[in-house]
Formats: sequence, C-alpha cells, structure tokens
Amino acid sequence: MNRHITLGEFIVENQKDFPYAKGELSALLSSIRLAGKMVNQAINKAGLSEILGKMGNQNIQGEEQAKLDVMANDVFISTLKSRGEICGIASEELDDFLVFDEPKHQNAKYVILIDPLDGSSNIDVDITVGTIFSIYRRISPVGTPATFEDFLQPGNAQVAAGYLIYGTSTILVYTSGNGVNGFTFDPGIGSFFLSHPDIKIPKVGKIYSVNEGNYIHFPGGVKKIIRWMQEIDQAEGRPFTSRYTGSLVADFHRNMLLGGIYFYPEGTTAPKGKLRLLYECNPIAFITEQAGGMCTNGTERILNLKPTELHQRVPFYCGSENLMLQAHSFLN
Ligand code: P6P
Repeated sequence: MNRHITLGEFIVENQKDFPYAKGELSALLSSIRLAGKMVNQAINKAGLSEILGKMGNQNIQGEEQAKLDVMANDVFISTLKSRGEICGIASEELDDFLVFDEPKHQNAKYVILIDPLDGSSNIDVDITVGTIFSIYRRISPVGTPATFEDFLQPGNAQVAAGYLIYGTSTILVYTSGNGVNGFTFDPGIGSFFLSHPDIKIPKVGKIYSVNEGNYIHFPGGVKKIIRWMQEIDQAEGRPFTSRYTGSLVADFHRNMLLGGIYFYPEGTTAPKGKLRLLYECNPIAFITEQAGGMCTNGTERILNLKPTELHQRVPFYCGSENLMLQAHSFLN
C-alpha cells in the first residue's frame, strides 16, 4: 500500500520532471486539481440543482451545450486565469482560443487546451464523464500575448497531459513525460491521493470500445477489425468483450487499466472521425504511449500529426499493442 502521498507532494517530489519549470507547471497542475474538485462537487449534486439539461444553444462543434459543459468551462477558465502560469487557453466550448491579457499572464510560459466535460451526452443520465487537458510551453515570446501557433503544436511537444474521471470515484491521471500516475480524490479530506502509481497498459488486451451503431458506415478495414474481435478463437480468448459508454475518458481509463482498444474511426457520417485532435486525441495519446500503449489515426502516430485547426477532428485508435497492431493489419 502506498504511503498516503497527496498529488501536491507527488508533484513537488517529481519537480525534476518539469524541465525549466520553476514550479509553474506544478502550480498549473494544482490549479487543475482545484478546478477538478469544484467540477466534481457540481456533478455530484447535479440532480439536486438546476444544473442538468441543455443550455438551448450549440457550441462550435454543432453540439448542444449541456449546462454542466458551460459550468465546467467557466470553472476551469476562471481557476486557471486566477493564477499566473498560462498565457492562454483553448477549449472545446470556445469558438476561438482565449488570450489572457494581464501582464502576469503575458509573462507566463504555458498554454493549455481542454475538453472541460467530455461525454456530456451522459451527464443527465448519471454516467461517468471526464475532463481532458493538454499543456504546452508557448512558442511565442514571453511578455507578449499568446498566438494561434502556441495552440497548434504537434502532440509530441506536450509537456504534460491528463484527465479527471468523475466516476464511482474521482481520479486525476496525468503524465509529464515520466510515466503515468493516478490520484483518487478523498472527499472526506478534500485531497487527491496517489492510488495508481506508474500505470502500464497491458500489452495484451481483450476489450474493444467502438460505437457499433455506426458499423454500416465504417470502411471495410474497420469492419474487418470488429468482425475479427467477434470471431471464436479460444487460444486468443476471442470473441473479445465489447464495452462502450459514450465517454472517451471512461472507456479509455478502463482499457488502460485492464487492456483493450478504443477506436472512433472515420465513416460516412464522420468523414474525419469525431474526436478532436488538440484536446482529446493528443492528451490521451501522450498518456497511452507513456503507459506503454499505441495511439494512431489508423496509419500515423497521433503525436506526430501537425494540427491545422483548433477543433479539427481525426480518426482515433488507441490501446494495447496487440490489438493496435492487429487493427493496423486490417486497416493497411
Ligand atoms: P458517439 C463524447 O461526446 C465523445 O467526444 C467521447 O467522449 C465519446 O467516446 C464519443 O464522443 C461518443 O460519440 O458518436 O459514439 O456518441
């Protein structure tokens, strides 16, 4: 049993992970921790307040915004803005990136990209949702306003990435390039404690996560992957188990711990897939690779893709090595 190490103690003890950082990245992660506690509290009592339901408008994705989507977005922006570690933020819920204009922000070294509440379609039916974040060192000069280029960096330039999963317990999982660690929130104490040290995704997975309702729209190679998972092969333990919640964070977290593959392919209804490269695919890809798994768009490493738009979508495959290699054999 791990001695009770809090997230704060862990960050300080692993300060060396953050190159050049004089504590800024540590402070940035503690802002995310605070915002996560606030969102967690709002979600846990959502049924008792007026926070459920839709706003009655759409975000740039053309998706109906849930009230909790907007709440989570506001909480993360205000918490991150109140400190001085970032010069700007890009969010699934904002059409354009947001530049923080106070001098303390313009002297900050980092930008953050965030999906404040992933899986919103599940919120009103009490199924697990999450927050996903991705952190970069800015490339524009310190002392100036953040620029578009700061947000369009390839995923292999991330300095840290992670997610909060608001499930049966609330867990913060992150990497800063030296492995993946998970911290479970103890609401009685109000702290996150190290509960999943050095997470490694099993090399052999037997769970697959895809929306099979889109099967008819998938390209032939994707159909072959799904049919292969469903064939009988006792030696390999097939047919594998299908698990799909409609929340990337929930499906990914389970597959990372137990072994498996999550994929959201291109299809006639989603020619480039559905997931957003900058604040869903890149952070999950960074975590996946740090945990010993693979993450691609079906042909290329997600982390190598050069972004061109803030909300661009890409086909997405991630998980255990055996399943990813098998999937690639059918796709290519
Ligand atoms: P579908 C949630 O909106 C999300 O971005 C992911 O969290 C989730 O895996 C996926 O979309 C679900 O999409 O089309 O299967 O409902």
